[in-house]
Amino acid sequence: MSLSIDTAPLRVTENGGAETLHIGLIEAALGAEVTGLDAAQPLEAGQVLALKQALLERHVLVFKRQRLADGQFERLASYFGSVFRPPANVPVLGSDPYGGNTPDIVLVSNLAGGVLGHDELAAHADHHWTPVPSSGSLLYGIEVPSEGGDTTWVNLAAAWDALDAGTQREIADLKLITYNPFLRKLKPLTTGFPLYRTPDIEPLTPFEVHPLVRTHPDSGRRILHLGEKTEVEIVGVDPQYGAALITRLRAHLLQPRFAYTHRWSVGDIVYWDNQATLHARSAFDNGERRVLKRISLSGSRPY
Ligand SMILES: O=C(O)CCC(=O)C(=O)O
Ligand SMILES: [Fe+2]
Repeated sequence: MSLSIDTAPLRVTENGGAETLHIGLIEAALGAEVTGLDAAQPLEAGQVLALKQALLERHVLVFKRQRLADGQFERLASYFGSVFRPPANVPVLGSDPYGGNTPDIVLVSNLAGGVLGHDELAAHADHHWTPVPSSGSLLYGIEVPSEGGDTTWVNLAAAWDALDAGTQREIADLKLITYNPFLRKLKPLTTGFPLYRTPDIEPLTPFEVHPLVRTHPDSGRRILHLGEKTEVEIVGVDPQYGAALITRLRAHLLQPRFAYTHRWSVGDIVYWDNQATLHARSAFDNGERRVLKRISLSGSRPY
């Protein structure tokens, strides 16, 4: 099935013609808006295929005006894959500090029982540092602050495409270790969170080696797979060269021309591709309430 998200929106009739699925382009480097779909209900084949195609093209889908119980949210996610589960010795967001016991639905909130608080979050791909990272995540907005707490996604395929040919050649075959920030929290350094591991810093374990430039498993596009502030190391290169290259690539991918910033409304569900994007969040006033629920989907080993 093909889908073009431009002037002619895709239309799928459901509920005896009562509602029409519409997927509209968001005017930014990535993103599409989904309306006319009740995601609390079981989906039809045509709807799922249209959403998957739109995700492949636009990397981020924003479902508007949703109201889902937890079981319905889990069913929606399950059309796109199974829930991400980390290895027992790899702590991730929402797991107990040493790994394991990760809930299927993670409460992202500044209220008691939630994770990630109210501070700014640097741009990252969920579970990037695990052996088999997540294919995508869904975040459902239940309570949102009057200002701040916006989430920005970065199009890493566009960031790769925009690199000059010399840089593309230079980095195409490099291997990257992205160290687990949840492990770093358990082993803090007096110097804070490093942006690049140098030989004087003992490596965190376990770690995984992945390509710096990965291939999207569904589109075949090349992706500059690097987070904004995660502790990284390019394997087998001089540390000074590696650190300078990473700084340069980070400055490149953080350009606003690769980004879409989402201002949350209650009832938004955003489903994004962790294999093609980073996401960051702006800070918000801790006196306000922000409550979202997140499901991450399992993925495949990057290549
Ligand atoms: O709070 C947000 O907007 C994003 C949080 C986040 O990084 C996540 O849920 O994976
Ligand atoms: Fe995240």
